[in-house]
Amino acid sequence: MAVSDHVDLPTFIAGVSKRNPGQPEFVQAVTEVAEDIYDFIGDKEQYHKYQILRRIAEPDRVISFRVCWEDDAGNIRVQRGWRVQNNNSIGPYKGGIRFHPSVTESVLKFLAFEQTFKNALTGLPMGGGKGGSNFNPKGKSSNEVMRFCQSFMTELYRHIGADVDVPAGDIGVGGREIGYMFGQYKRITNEFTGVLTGKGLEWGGSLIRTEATGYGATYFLLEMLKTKGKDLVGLNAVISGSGNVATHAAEKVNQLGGKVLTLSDSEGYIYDPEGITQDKVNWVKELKNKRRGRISEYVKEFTGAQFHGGGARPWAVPCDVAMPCATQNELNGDDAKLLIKNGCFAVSEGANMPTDLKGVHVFKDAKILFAPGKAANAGGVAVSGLEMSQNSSRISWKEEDLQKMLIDIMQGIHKSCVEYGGSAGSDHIDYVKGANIAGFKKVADAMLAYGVV
Ligand code: NDP
Ligand code: 2IT
Repeated sequence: MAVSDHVDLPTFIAGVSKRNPGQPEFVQAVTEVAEDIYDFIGDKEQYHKYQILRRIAEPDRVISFRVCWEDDAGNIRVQRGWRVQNNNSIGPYKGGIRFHPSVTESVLKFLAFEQTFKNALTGLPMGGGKGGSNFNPKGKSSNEVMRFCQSFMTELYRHIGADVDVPAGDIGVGGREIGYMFGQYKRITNEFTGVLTGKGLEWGGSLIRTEATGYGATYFLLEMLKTKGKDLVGLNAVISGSGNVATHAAEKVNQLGGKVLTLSDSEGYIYDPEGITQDKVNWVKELKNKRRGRISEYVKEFTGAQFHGGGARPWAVPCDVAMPCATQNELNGDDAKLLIKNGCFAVSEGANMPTDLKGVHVFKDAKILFAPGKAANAGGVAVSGLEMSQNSSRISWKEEDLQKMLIDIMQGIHKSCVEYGGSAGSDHIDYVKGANIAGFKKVADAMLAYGVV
């Protein structure tokens, strides 16, 4: 066996494609990681011998199930639910649940694969998983969302547990949905345990979990800027999305002295040349969380702003820094070139895989500061990990302590990226490579300890 069993990168990717037909997002995520890992493991025979990369790219299990629910008009609706348990080598499976019509097995497999590396980077003991459904919460009443969540959990509960697999929120799943799912879990099992994170503060949640992803992505951006002797003061930021991650990124950019020019949703983006200040961010939070409205409504409230519809994305707006915080593949190679042409020199991904493979190569080749989601957006799952610790010991930590822990964790991830993403004779840091290798190494070494399982 050993090295003779090892195939070259194109053959490895061809094998992943063949084994996962019709799953382009999953193949894309594996390709991006494998490009870096292949260089790293070139001279490390044990990783080949034990087929570590091949094994991480094969989920431990994919659970798929039917979710039936009744809408307000009495119609029976049928959705598909999944939980992908990718790897639990360094801790219980951990990762969000996404409710969006675009959810497929491919999307959840890519997210669970990415989560495995991200969670390792946090330094906390969490494996990688992801789940969700093609259910579309938009336009549904709260009672419909509740019935759906209850039905979803009625199957999911048997596959999860505080020491087994701990889901949380993601696109379309926030505090309301976690509440409905936790309530159903508790009802079925008669147990109050830390089986979900992102819970309300009154029932086991952690302070700053809601803010952590957007704040963390901005802290990571700041760490990158510091390597160039800069900070965020006076910089123009273009942000996509208008949900949990985008609004909290915008909030932290404002706090650190930057100016936020854009936000978006699936219908288009708003551009506010005067800046999306904190009171405007608060208005967007209220719009999205309470009224469940659309970002286009912003221009009726703040008349100096423009709305660009037709699903337009904000990358043509000139900026210093960009934070894609909506969804996967929302920034392509041409967008990346345009951003750089217009003067953008730092990109911090709040979303998971928002930049497609061509875009990643454009950023890497241009050697700008570019933080991949698995490093930059790890603050959310990190505070989820802290929520698990608080639940296990039945205590609640203070906000200032948690804020400090979040900053420490983001700085620690930055340090790992510098350690593995630097190259001799250059001060450029390849954060994609650094994050991939640092995350891989931790999981891989645990897998080696277990032998062939
Ligand atoms: P939300 O549901 O709160 O917000 C999602 C935002 O992205 C909305 O503005 C939504 O617009 C937009 N969006 C979603 N799908 C699409 C699409 N297909 N095309 C264009 N816009 C879209 O989700 P989050 O803010 O929690 O998540 C955003 C990203 O951050 C995701 O990639 C998620 O995986 C990632 N992430 C989230 C973490 C968390 O803690 N919540 C942690 C780490 C990463 P619309 O309302 O029109 O759908
Ligand atoms: O992509 C992510 O890291 C999340 N959606 C958060 C996962 C979590 O378990 O908090």
